[in-house]
Amino acid sequence: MPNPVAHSLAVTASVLASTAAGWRGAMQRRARSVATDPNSTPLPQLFDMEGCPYCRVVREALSELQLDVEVYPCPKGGTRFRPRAAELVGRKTTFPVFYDVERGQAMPESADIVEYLWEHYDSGRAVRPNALTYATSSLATAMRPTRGFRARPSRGPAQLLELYSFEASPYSRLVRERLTELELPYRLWQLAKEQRSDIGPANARLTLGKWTPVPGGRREAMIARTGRAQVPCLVDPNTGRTLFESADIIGYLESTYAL
Ligand SMILES: N[C@@H](CCC(=O)N[C@@H](CS)C(=O)NCC(=O)O)C(=O)O
Repeated sequence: MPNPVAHSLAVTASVLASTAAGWRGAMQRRARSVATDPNSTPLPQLFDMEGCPYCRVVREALSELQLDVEVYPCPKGGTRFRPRAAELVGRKTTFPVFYDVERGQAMPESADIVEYLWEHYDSGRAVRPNALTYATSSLATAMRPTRGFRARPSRGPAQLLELYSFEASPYSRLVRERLTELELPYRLWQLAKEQRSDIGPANARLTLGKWTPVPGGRREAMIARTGRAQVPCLVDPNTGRTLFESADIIGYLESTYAL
C-alpha cells in the first residue's frame, strides 16, 4: 500500500493535472450514451504512456467518445510493446500510436488520431486539437512530472487486466501511471459521466434525492457486473480480484506484478 500522506499529495497533484486540462475527458460528448460491451471484439488498440501530453489528448477523446480500447503501455525504456508499435507503423515511431484493428489501420500523431476518432466513431464530426489543447495537456503532465513515463521491471500478466476509468478522474490517473510504468496491458472501459448527476465522487454525488444511473448506460452495466459505479476499478482475470480504491489497486499492482 502506498504511504497515505504520499498518496494524498499524489491525488492533489492529479486533481491539479485534471484542472489544468480543463477536465476534458470527464463528460461523454456523443449524441447519446453507448453501453459497454465486454464481449465486443476486436477492440481498437492504443500504444501510449500516461505521462505523455500527446497521449493524453487522445485518451481525452476516447473518454468523450466512450470508445473502449486495449491499452499497451510503452514507457521510455520499455521493451514489451514498443516493438509491436513500431511494426504496426512500419518504422521507429513516437507515441501515441492508435491501431484500428477492424479496419487494419495504424497511425501515430495525436492530432491525426483525434480527428480520425471523431470522424469514424461519431458520425463524421471534424474535431482537431489546437495549440491550447496541447498547452493545457502539457501543464497536466507538469503536475506529475516524474510519473507514468519510465519503465520499471515487472512480470507481464497472461491475460489483459481490465480498468474502469475516465481520463479526467484524478484517482484513475494514479493507477494508469503504475500500469504504464509496469508495462501492464489492460482493457480500458470508459466511464465518462453520462448525466449531470454522475458528477462528484461516487459517495457524494451532486444530486438531491436518490441517484440513478442512465438506463441502458455504462454505469448501469458496471453496477450489474461489479456491484458499484466507481472509478478506478481494476478487474484482474488472472487472479479473480476486483478492486475499487486507488491506493489498494496501486498496492495490489506493486505486490503482484512489480519485480
Ligand atoms: N507530434 C507527435 C508527438 C509525439 C511525441 O513526441 N511523443 C513522445 C512522448 S511524449 C515520444 O513518443 N517520444 C519518443 C519515445 O518515447 O520514444 C504527436 O502529436 O503524437
